[in-house]
Amino acid sequence: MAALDELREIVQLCRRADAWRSDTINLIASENVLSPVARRLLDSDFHHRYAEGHPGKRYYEGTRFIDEIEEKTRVLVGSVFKADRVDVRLPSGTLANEAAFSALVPQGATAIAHGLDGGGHISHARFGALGKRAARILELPRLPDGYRIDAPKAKDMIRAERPQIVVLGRSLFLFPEPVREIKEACIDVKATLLYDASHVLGLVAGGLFQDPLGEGADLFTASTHKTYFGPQRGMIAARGKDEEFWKPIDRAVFPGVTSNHHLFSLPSLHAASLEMREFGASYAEAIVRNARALGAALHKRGLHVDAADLGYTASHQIAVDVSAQGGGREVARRLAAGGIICNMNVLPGREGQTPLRPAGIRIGVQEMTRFGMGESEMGRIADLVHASAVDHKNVEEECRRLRSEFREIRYGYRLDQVELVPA
Ligand code: DSN
Repeated sequence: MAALDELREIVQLCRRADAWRSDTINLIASENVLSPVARRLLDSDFHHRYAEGHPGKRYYEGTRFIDEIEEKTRVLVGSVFKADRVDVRLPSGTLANEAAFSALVPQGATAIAHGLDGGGHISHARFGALGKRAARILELPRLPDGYRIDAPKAKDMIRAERPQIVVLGRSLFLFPEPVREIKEACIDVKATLLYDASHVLGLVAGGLFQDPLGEGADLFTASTHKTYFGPQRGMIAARGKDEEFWKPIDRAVFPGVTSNHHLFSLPSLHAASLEMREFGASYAEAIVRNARALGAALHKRGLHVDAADLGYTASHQIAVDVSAQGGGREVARRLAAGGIICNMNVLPGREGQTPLRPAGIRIGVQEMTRFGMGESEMGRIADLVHASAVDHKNVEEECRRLRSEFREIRYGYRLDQVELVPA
């Protein structure tokens, strides 16, 4: 194929992806959409540039404008999380973990974290970033509901095993972690308490779910694009820590895991953080209300939603056991064919499931909430999920119709507010 024809094909694929996504109901719990302003800001000369180190102390010349933006973003993010130590140079959440673990976890250490069965992220696992440093990774004990940490047992475990680090926060993340209680045991054995806030960062920014730094976590790591409004980046933050604690983290970010840090998306992160400051509280409340409403609506239609007796969730996610409908893999594919996008997921404590043949699906409502959907739309989504997952109906047309009513972002800035034109 001639180069230009191939290029036209790629352009078409991008257009089709844009059009298709604007017709679908996206329920992937780790994704979100940018506001028009945050999206437009991704396109600038910063795409072409380098800036290593810190503003004002760069190796390269030509960085004065990004220096100003980076410093303002660091300060803004600090104010959103009441954090006085902030690094916004991470290109992703996994790299934030990579940097934090390399600074805080000695080679051969013992770590305690959530296993994959408990909803832990792969970067907290033996074969991920944590496993590169820790020789032993023990799993946090959970209550019979499978989701909440058994805090007394976890404290006993920490005191007995004397880990160098305890990692809280997860990818299947329904309820707050008992940070205060875990911290007591961490103090006794001088373990660092790290909280991976990736999934719930926007809820924390909006003053909901929990305040990991206020409750005692030594630091949090996060990606910036799940419940937070940002482009795909990462961050690390701490409160009240001295230079001795922070310096190794700073060195681990640069030159440890980054050289240049993808400058082009930093202005977008700044816009997203302003949006969080302005809309975060009402957005977070709407998310949790919607997630609970969707849990209840699916439960009412006969689907097995986990944690029903706990109100289904306190976050943006719900977990649905679809073993009776053919398992997570089959159901996620069936839903996607009808325009409802979510992912298959291992659920706690299910016998016989494997990561590739899991019992459940994980659903997140943060993106549809950002488009302004509310509790009544959660009922309509539950009808579509039921029709597709249980009755094997093709729901593509109804899905498109519902989505067409919610195309504008409700929580975020418009281009005309800052006199920007589309790229
Ligand atoms: N794997 C992502 C998630 O979906 O939770 C996080 O990196």
